[in-house]
Amino acid sequence: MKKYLIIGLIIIVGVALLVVPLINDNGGNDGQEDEAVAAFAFEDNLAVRWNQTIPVEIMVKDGVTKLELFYNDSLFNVWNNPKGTVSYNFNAAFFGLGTRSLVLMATLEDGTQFTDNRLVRVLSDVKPEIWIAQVAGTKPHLSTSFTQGLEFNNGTLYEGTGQFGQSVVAIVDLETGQHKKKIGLDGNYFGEGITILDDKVYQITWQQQRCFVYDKTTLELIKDMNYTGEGWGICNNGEELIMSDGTERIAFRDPETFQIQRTIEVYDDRGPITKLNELEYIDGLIYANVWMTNSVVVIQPENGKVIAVIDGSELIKEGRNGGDVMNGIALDQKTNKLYMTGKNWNKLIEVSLKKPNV
Ligand SMILES: [Ca+2]
Repeated sequence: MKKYLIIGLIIIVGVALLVVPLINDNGGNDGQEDEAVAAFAFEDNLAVRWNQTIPVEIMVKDGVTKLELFYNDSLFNVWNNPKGTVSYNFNAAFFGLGTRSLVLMATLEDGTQFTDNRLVRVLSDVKPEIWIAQVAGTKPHLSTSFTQGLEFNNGTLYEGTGQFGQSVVAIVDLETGQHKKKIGLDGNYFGEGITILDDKVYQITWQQQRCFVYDKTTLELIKDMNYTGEGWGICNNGEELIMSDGTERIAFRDPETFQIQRTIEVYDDRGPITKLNELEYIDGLIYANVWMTNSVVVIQPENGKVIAVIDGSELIKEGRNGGDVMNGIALDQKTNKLYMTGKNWNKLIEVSLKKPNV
C-alpha cells in the first residue's frame, strides 16, 4: 500500500507542477494582446547588421509604474511611470554577432508584471570575398582515413580520424601518406579534431564529451578532460584551444582545464554559418571546413565575422575520387604550404589561394 501512496503523491505533485505554471501564465503576456499593458511596437523579431542601431519602440498603457528593457539578459534601461510610446536605440555590436534576446518587463502599481520578448539577430556587416582554392600539388593520403583533424607541428604532419573502432591519432609521413606512428581510441569513442599545443596533442570526440591529451612525440596518453556538447573541429592560437561543435558557435577554451573562456557566433552578412567542422588557425584567422559543402570559411576570431569563403570545387575534382566530404586544413609553417584533404580521400592537396586582385 505504501508503494501506491508514494506513486499517488508523485502523480499529484506532477500534475501540480504542470498546472501551476499555466495559471501563472494567465497573468503574463502570452495571448493577452488586448490586456498587455506594455508591448514592443513591432510584431516580428529583428535582424540588424553589426554597428547598426537597434531601434526599440514600446507602447505603454496607463498604470505602468516601471518599465525595464533587457538585452541578452542584461538590464539596458529603466523608465519610471512611462507614458505612451517610449523609444530606445542602442548599437547592435554591443554583445557581438548572433542571436540575442530582447525582453521588456512592465510592472504595475500592485506589483503585477507583464513581459514581452523578441529575438534580435545581429548579422555581419562584411560581404565575404570569394577565394578559389587551386591545386598546387598532390601527395598520397590514406583513403582508409576518415579525416577529422589535420595539423602540422614543427614540420611534422599529424592526423586524427573518426568512425567507431577506427579512430586514431597519427604522425603522418608527408611523402607517402602512411601513418608512421599512431594510437587508437577505444571502440566506444568517435574521434574528431586534433590540435597540438605545448608538446601535447589534443583530440576531441564527437558525442562522447571527452578530450584526450597525448605526448606529441610518443603519442602516449597523458590525461583526458570532459566537456559538454559535441566536438567537431579544434585548433589553437598558441594560448587557447579553439573548438567547433557543429553549430555556428566557436568556443575558446583553457588548455589546462578545458573550460570555456568565451564564445563567438560565426555569421556572414546573411546569417549564421553552421556545421563548422575541421579548423586551422592561420595568420590570426580561423579557417573552418563547413560540413557537407565544398567551402571553407575564413573567420575573424575577435567577432565571428566571415571575411572570405574559399571555394574548394577544384579540390573535390582532384582529390575526392569516391571519398566523402572535404575535411582537413593544415598549414606547414616551415614551408608556408597549405594543405587540404577530405574524409577517405586518396590525396592530400597542396593548395594555393586565388584571391581577388591578387
Ligand atoms: Ca587543422
